[in-house]
Amino acid sequence: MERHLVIGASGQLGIELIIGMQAKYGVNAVVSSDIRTSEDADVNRGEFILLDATDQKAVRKVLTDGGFTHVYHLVAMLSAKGEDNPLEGWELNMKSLFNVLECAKEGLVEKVFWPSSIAVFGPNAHKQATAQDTCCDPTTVYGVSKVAGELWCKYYFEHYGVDVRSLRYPGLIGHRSLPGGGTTDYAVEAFHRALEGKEFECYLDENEALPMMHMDDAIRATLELMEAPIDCVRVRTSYNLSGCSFSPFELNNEIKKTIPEFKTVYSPDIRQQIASSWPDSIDDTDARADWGWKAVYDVEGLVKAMLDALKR
Ligand code: AKB
Repeated sequence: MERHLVIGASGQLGIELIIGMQAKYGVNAVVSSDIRTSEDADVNRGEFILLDATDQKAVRKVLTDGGFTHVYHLVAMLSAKGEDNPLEGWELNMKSLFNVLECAKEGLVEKVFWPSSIAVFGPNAHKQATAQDTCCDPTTVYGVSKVAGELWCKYYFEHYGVDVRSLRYPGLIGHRSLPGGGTTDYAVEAFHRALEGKEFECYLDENEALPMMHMDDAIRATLELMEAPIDCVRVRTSYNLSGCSFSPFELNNEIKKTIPEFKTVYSPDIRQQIASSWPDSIDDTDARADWGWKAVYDVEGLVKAMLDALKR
């Protein structure tokens, strides 16, 4: 029987992944772990283990005792927070990854999922429809840790047969929690301000387009990749994944179709520099060809879904 462990379960992605997996595999097949408990009642229906992913012994014990077949290792310090704490970001992102990969190498789990990001790309990558194999020269610690992590995942697959799979997520947009420490997070905040009837102060330039994705698409992509037959998973660094793409100005206009009085003002800060080093849009041909990926949400669908869900 499959047993799934999510490490970093109380974060923005973890909460949604657990709920998606509970619906698909049953509440008892999904266990959450983090250094703090989740505030989400649905997540808390399942078993929770207190776990510091940087503690090698603790990770080994949980994976030895738990009988898990699948581990989703989501722990990371994101781009903006990583620039304020470069060494802590590097330490957290890399150490926790090695702890999981080493356990997988010893055969304690069958499959590992580890998220990468559009942050692997830097200023020299082509901005439009950025290709899978273009140059990855990120300017953030987060991006550097993701490029290094991708290469380590490939190394563990090729040298030790560890079945580790990965996606380069765009900015993820979901209603269940507020993200923290990222550069794409402005978009989630915009929805909350709009529904509170408040003006939104955006820290990016109005025309800074970024790749984005509705959380439902992100969760479906994750589970489809994890369920794909091993021979279909040809990319062993991390797959480019495309949802939709928009700028703060375009988001503002789309929200205004439902909430005409919504207004965004722009005060770019250091996060604008990070955003300007990233792609505007992503080419995910390999994900489509290898395991049949196709996004559902365009900008219009994403905005409608977010406003409806937050209103509820
Ligand atoms: C961030 O903005 O740092 C993240 C990401 C794109 O990986 N959302």
